[in-house]
Amino acid sequence: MFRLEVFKKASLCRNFENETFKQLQNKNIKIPTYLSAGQEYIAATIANYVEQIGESVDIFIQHRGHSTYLSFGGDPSELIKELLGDKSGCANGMGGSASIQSIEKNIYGHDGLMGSNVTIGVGSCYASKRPTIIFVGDSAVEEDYALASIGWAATKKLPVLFVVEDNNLSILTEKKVRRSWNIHEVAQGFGVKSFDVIDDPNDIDFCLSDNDAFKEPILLNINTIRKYWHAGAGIDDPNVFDRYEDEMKDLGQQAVDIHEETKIYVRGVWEEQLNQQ
Ligand SMILES: Cc1ncc(C[n+]2csc(CCOP(=O)(O)OP(=O)(O)O)c2C)c(N)n1
Ligand SMILES: [Mg+2]
Repeated sequence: MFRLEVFKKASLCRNFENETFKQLQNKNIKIPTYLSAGQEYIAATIANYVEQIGESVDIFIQHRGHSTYLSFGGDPSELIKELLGDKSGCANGMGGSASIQSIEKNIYGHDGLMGSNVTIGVGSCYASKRPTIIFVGDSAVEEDYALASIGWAATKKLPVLFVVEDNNLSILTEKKVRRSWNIHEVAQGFGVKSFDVIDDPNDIDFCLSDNDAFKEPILLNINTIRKYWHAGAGIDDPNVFDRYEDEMKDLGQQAVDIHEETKIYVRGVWEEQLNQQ
């Protein structure tokens, strides 16, 4: 069942981030860490879609990328080692949370300059013509070079899927303070098929299947909620809507069981890596 399959991926992401939250509090992680809890349904649904259509894709992620890495099959142990600064981590212990990558899964890490992955991802797709997904924040997409790159993808009709993870925040500054325009309307102006949706798995999946993703550029602005602080282990508002909890409630006991099993699995992987340090 589609929603349960997406939930399995989301569960890996959520349990990973919850355990990482604890390790940050215990001071086992000593680097800036960008948790993606609350936003995991975006990557989980899109990764599930890509698996269903059987495409091999190139993926360009931003700093808040743990859920994307895990949903697209990145190795959790290598991510943990990266967070611990170990040389055998997924970015050789030098990238940290913000710049994770997976050569095996075609996931390109971020260099830390907001929006640069849009430009680099479009350039890569222009050269390769391979299906490409670019994950970008609602703030990073405001950068001039990011906007110009969306324009170039439109001009060259490149098979890029732009995914704007719209958590409404640039660190703590809300979108309404930063701009008067919407990215899906700007992209439409460029001639890119663009949609403004919520992070409901049915909505995201429908948008992708109904519009033949990877035949031409598409932009999805996906409204979501960041559960934890911009960086580090903290909670701004414990009462915000939680898509993961909502899905678990709706899906019932099967989902609760998946959640509990995944929690034990993630804890085990963490313990194994901590014991090896
Ligand atoms: C060009 C540039 N400007 C500013 C920063 C500092 N900075 C790091 S993360 C961030 C906010 C990014 O917000 P968004 O793209 O919405 O991603 P989110 O953190 O919400 O996931 C900023 C301003 C930067 N790294 N690069
Ligand atoms: Mg944001």
